[in-house]
Amino acid sequence: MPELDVVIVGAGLAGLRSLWSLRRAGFRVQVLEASDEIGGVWNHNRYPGARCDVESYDYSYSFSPELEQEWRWSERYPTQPEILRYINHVADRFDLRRNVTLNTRVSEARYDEGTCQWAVTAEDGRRWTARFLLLCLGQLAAPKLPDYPGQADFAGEVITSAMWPKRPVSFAGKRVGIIGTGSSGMQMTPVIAETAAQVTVFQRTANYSVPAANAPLTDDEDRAVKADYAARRELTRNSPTGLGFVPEGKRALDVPEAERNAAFERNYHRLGFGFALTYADILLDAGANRAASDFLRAKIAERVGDPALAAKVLPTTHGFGTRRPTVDSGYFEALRRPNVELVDIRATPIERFDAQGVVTGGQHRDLDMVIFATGFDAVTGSLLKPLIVGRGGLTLRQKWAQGPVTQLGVATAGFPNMFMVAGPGSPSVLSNVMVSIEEHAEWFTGLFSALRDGGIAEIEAMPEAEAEWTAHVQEKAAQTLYMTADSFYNGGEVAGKPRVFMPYSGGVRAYRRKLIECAERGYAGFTLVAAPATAEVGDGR
Ligand code: N01
Repeated sequence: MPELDVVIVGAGLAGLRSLWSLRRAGFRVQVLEASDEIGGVWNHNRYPGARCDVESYDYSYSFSPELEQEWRWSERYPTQPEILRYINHVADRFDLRRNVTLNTRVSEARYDEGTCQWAVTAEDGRRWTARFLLLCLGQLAAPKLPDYPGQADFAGEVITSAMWPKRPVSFAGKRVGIIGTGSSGMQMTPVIAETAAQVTVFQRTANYSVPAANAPLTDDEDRAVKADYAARRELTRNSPTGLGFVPEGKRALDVPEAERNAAFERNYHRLGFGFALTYADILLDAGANRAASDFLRAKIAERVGDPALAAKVLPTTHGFGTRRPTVDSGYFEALRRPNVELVDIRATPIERFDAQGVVTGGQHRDLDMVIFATGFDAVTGSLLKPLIVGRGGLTLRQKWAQGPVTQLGVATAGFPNMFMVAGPGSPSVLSNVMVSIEEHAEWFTGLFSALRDGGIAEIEAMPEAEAEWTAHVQEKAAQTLYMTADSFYNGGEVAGKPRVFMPYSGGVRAYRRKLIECAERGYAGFTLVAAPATAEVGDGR
């Protein structure tokens, strides 16, 4: 019998939530975490201005009504320090730390077909065995860094947004270069510009952004949410992306222009990310998308004021939402500051770095600090970092060489007893990931309990079922505009990565129905093998 029932890799929001429900169901669980702290991406992304663009009340666990009542969020959109405090509070409140081993980077996981168990090895050689391997490695957790000529010669400070140091970082009097204008770059720019001598923002692709409309949460608002938190949860779980916004039933272009613009205007000022759900067809129909894109371009032009600057920052390469839009707090206004300059590196590419700075379009720019806010090898990057070896020596990297293939976004054939939370083939990065995490954590708890009760030692996705699901994921994506742009949704922006749509775009509600149906049909699409006498799943209660 293995030492453990479940090894969870990663102590972020997914790993901790899974630990809570699996332990409660009586499983012997150990969470292995590479870092010296829990929190996952919220531990690593400590850059100034880091904030979630899902509302606090919805970006929080729903498993405990007591927790819901006692935690008091301070702002509509929570900052990184506040989320990290929340995660630590949850870990203490539910005594989760006793099953978390920190400073443990998993380098290899290998399936033993003889015993139907996983052997998980850390970089330093420590080893664990478990019936199930649950990967909670995050969707946006493997940072992607540029490789410009001379980059290593730069003598100033170099910081990566997703690996921000814990020590205080001062920008005072410094000339700071920020490379990347996704959520991270846009969030940090206004804050850094407040104290830096000079900020140069290097933009490769202009993107759409909606103002956060952030505000402190009043006691009245807090009371109102907590008076019926269950209703709010019900709404989020049943809204298309888990954000609580349900689009109007009408198609954007069926609505007279003035009425449509009035709806856009209303949502622009209050919904943040939910602007995308003003009409259900914004990401389905090119005309509807153009209307939303034009509206936002006009807003951006207004916010930056200067037409020359507007010409640089107005998105032209893609439609709104086809790449992840951002929710910002004062980004475009910050670009107007005298100490901020935006360099369009499509027009004048970064040619090279040297000890003093960078050269773009033949012009040398002196810098004291460079910040890479260049994004992630999304969705599959963190899953493919450790060497995962399944049946017959097949590695996950080999299996997914042409893109991820999954049964229902939870497992892949050839890797029995291995599951992943909010990974490819599930709503993942297209959803309020908290909703997706909780859905999976509960489903896996139900699954592992059923296997234990049924004396099953091995479960594996069927190749024909995963082929069907993966084709369905692609079909759903083909009904949208998502494949019209290269993005971290489809891997098109990472050199050498297969260009396939990775998350499931059918929405969290439809996805939940699929999971429920699979369970009700005795875990359809999976092969279950009964345990030999020596291989039963333990009960650690
Ligand atoms: O990363 P991104 P991010 N040279 O991939 C540019 C979540 N998140 O860390 O568009 C120069 O969006 C790249 O340019 P291009 C959220 O889901 C959430 O900002 O590829 N530039 C782009 O501008 C978010 O969407 C929150 O042409 C290079 C930028 O770097 C996701 O994480 C906060 C380059 C990367 O943008 C990722 O956000 C932060 C190169 N070689 C993050 N390579 C909130 O909850 C890339 N770029 C608010």
